[in-house]
Amino acid sequence: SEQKAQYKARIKTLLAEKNAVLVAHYYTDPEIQALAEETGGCVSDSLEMARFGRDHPAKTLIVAGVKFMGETAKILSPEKRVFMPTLEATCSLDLGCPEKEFSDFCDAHPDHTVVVYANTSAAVKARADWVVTSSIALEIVEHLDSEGHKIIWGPDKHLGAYIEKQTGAKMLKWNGACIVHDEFKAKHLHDLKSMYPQAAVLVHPESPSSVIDLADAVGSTSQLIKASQEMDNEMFIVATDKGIFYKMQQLTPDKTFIEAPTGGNGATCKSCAHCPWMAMNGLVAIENALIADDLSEHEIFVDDDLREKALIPLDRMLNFAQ
Ligand code: CIZ
Repeated sequence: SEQKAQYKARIKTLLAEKNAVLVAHYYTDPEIQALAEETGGCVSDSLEMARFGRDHPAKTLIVAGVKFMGETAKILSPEKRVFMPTLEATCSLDLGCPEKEFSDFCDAHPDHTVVVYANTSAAVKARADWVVTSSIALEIVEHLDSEGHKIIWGPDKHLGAYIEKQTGAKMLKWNGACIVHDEFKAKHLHDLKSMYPQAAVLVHPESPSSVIDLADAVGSTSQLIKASQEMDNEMFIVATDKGIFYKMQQLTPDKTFIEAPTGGNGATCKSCAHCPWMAMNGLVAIENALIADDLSEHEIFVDDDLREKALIPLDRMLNFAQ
């Protein structure tokens, strides 16, 4: 609409004026991903967002995603100012893993190496030996397991179980879940698969194991996007946040992508597979982040001591991933 075009035009001007760059996650709404692309920013997973933000010459980062992504950007680039469309965009994995309880859990097993998913607060990262994203979790746990480490894994129980199955490692797991992926239902997916036998099933490993068992490919956002390009199928049933359809469709416009069912009577639920916090990253919120007088509503600050501690396991991951 005309109003949206006006917002976009103003955001473009403000980004240039403020020497800022927009870094967006694959799970944000399509128009936000498009805007990041049009303005020379990046659309990616959290690992690549962090790297892009760190290496980009802009002095200011506008991170469209959820809070842990803004924090990670600030930890890697303390000299940059990091703003988010809203600081209320949290993550159920982060919320389900409070620092105090997690720290106590780790303290009770002092002989264990602590591996945490990127979807955690800076404080939880600071307590960890390693941070991993879903794109590199398997390799890192495999590496640690082969060196004989006993491992504490947090917070996603489904991803943890998937990693255990794939690597043979046995881990002490935290009991967290993503509210979006936890909703995918194996029975309904099975029914949909029977309706479209030619479709390949792509599943994110934050989904329950019964759903993962039905997959033709399992992986992080970047890995699922790659699979959708490389597999010969013309049709895909996709079990992850529907924000990912933007990139999949852009890369292979002739292929068909269907949402995996999240419940109900076997019908796909049009709005279930979308993170409510990712959805907060709208055009109005982005403009506000660029013009706000009261920066406290948008700016990410990480305490220096915490930052230095959280940087260690994050850098381990980035160096491992190189
Ligand atoms: O690490 C990320 O970006 C998330 C949250 C998911 C993924 O699979 O990339």
